[in-house]
Amino acid sequence: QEVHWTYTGENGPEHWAELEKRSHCGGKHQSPVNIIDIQTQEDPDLLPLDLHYYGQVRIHEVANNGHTIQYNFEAGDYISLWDVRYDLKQIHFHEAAEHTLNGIRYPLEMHMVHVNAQNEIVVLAIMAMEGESSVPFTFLEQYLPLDPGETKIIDQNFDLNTNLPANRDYYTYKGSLTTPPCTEGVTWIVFKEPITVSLEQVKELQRLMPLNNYRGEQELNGRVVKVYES
Ligand code: SG4
Ligand code: ZN
Repeated sequence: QEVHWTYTGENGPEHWAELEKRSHCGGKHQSPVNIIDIQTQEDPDLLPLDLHYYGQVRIHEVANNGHTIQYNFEAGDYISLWDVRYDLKQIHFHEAAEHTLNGIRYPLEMHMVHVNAQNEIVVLAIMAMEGESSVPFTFLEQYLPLDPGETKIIDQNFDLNTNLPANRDYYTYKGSLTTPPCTEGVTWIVFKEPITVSLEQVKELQRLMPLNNYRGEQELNGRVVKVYES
């Protein structure tokens, strides 16, 4: 993590693979991707999401790591995939969205990073579009702004359920971390339905967080995005 990668210029995304030779950034199963409905595949083996978000999880701290605003959680909430438990570690934001849906780039994408005992990663991605204001976003924004490198202790409970779309249909595919070292083998679960945040909240977040912190579209290289519809 010592390499000073950025989102623009000399150390921008086109150079990530050279910056960190041992990274996966030049790999064939990278994220994000453009998800096109007519190219997705329904898979009868996919199950409804098994979310164990209990409404009492503690956010320990929030940090501006120079690349994003990240809220770190204490252990408690998790998701279960094929009977394997993946603990929620942190949520962070991208402005604008990284994944595009049918070519549409939403103003914000929230990533909920989960890790199992083997350090395998599942990221839930939630798009935010302009609309009704979001109570959880108001809560999260109260701890901003932070300077790059700054961390603030929060130690408050947070109900993740309040931040999810009503409809839990999702896309899923195998990809990578969207920042160096772009590690592959990440399971992506992208909610079909965006949540809404008010125009003021979008503007406020844009004012308070690193801007344009998204990586561009990566080739699917034969991968097929699966879709679960209830
Ligand atoms: C953001 O830069 C986070 O701050 C990183 O979290 C995260 O790396 C990175 O994005 C990549 O994650 O969901 N966008 S992503 O693919 O979670 C990891 C850190 O703790 C390993 C550095
Ligand atoms: Zn992310």
